[in-house]
Amino acid sequence: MSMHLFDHQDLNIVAQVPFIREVAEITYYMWQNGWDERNAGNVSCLLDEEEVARHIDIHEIVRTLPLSFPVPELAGKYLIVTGSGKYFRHMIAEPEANLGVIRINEAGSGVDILWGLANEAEPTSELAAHLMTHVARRQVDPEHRVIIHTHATNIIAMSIVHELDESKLTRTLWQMCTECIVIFPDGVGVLPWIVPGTNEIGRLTAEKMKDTRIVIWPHHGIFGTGSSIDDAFGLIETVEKAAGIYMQIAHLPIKQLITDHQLHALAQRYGVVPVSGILQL
Ligand code: 2HA
Ligand code: ZN
Repeated sequence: MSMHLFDHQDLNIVAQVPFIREVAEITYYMWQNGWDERNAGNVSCLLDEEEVARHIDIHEIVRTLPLSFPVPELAGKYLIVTGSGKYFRHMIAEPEANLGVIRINEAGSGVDILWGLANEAEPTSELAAHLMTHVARRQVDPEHRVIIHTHATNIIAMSIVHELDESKLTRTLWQMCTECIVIFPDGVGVLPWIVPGTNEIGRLTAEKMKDTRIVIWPHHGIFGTGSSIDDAFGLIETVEKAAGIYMQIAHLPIKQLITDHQLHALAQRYGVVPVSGILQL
């Protein structure tokens, strides 16, 4: 275990540090779901300084890494992140090798590694998408904290057989099960296919995230965001559930769907405002 951890934590860090346990557990669970084969997926959560300082020596910088995209908006912020190339399957057994606690430096031009990412590991290859999305979401939602990227199976399948038009895809998902419009009235954002791990996919993902908490990368997976792991993961599993139903019924004759008037009634009952331009009432 890390010498930068306070001594009493050394025995079982997953059991004793809530923010490490949360990320280790949700990533392992996503692997069990079959969504995160090999090194697929990545997670980052913004953390409070006091919360980090209770468990980790924040004055001890293990290493620093430059960022190829400055994020001055996040200067001084703490995050827990999954490591680049790391397997979700190993998160619980070897948290220190697979996860890291980092702080964005004062200029927003680099990261200080405070714990984890052992053996010269680096933060997720999608760090650009994560950090730029944290900036975008915090501008519209002060409660925002968590980003989860995963290769959810049915969402990838649906991105092959459904049009990639955002409004059409959102409407189809809403039509699959009653909870959808209530859980994601802001709809889903959809990017064109782009090479992953680039600043470009990061910039375009963050741009979409100004208006929605969910962005689909066709033939690749999904980004979900929220105020907590439960919130971000709950969004993803709801979209994935709807995509799974779509994949079961898309080739069958459709007898009925939830109508736009029914979707409107749902939104009214639950006090949500569906993104405009989708329901035809
Ligand atoms: O971390 O999922 O998008 C591996 C990936 C890249
Ligand atoms: Zn991916």
